[in-house]
Amino acid sequence: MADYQHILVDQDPPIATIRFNRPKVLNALSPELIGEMIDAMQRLDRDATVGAIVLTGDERAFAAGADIGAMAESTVVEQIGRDQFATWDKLRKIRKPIIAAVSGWALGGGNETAMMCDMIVASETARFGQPEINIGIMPGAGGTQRLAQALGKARAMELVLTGRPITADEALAAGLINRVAPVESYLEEAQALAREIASKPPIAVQLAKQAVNAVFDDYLDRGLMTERRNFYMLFATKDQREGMRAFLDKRKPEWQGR
Ligand code: CO8
Repeated sequence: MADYQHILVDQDPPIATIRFNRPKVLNALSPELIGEMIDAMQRLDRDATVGAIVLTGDERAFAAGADIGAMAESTVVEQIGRDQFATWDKLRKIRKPIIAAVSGWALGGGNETAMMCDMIVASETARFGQPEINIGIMPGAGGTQRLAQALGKARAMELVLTGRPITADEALAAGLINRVAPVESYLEEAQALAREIASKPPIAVQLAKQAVNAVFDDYLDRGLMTERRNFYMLFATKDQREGMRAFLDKRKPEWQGR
């Protein structure tokens, strides 16, 4: 496997585990980290010894979202030009099953990345949320669409508009995740599930995954376009600047509605 700076990759045939490795910033998803994760996913997808992939963080955080420091001074022109979502989107094209093993925070882009996986195994300490509203923006990597799909409109609206996260038990009851395990064993449970799936006929597994996803694909494509456009537009507002600066300065933001 390539020499990565922001992730760790462990291959234990027939499964592989990718771990986010920026613990000091709660695995904030910088463009470099996303690029490495996609590169590793694509390599593992091509590797015939791998039947299923586990994506994880550490006990404190799966990932606390996109890197706010890297976005704080960004402009709408830069966002469109960089089009980070094009890289992120490649996760949708991975043919092998991906299981997210989530402990601690799964926020913003972190929650969106977990929801882009095929299944989620959580520790009892996991918290899932879209707190973007608190920093002057909105979800951009599929959160509005996948939450509405998984939780229904009312609960999705509440998460997106209040920014308040839900617990692992709430996420389980709502159908967002597959199971909850103690913090000591959630990763092993996710890996055991990956092993079980990797013991099945590989072509049937990949085609079955594709067929389940087909239920959502057309509707997702349309919804993601609206979400992405609105996300980019918010980088033309003063509230985006204020929200992100306030987070980095560790103070309360003052919204202007401009
Ligand atoms: N980006 C950058 N740094 C972060 C992030 C983040 N998302 N989250 C935490 N950190 C850093 C903190 O700044 C802090 O750094 P330092 O030690 O240098 O001060 C360190 O991680 C530890 O964090 P805290 O001290 O805040 O830890 P707490 O336990 O007090 O709080 C929280 C944990 C509640 C998770 C808190 O850190 C928090 O609210 N984080 C931000 C969560 C958030 O708003 N996430 C959404 C980000 S926006 C997004 O994801 C949009 C996705 C769309 C894709 C965009 C592509 C361009």
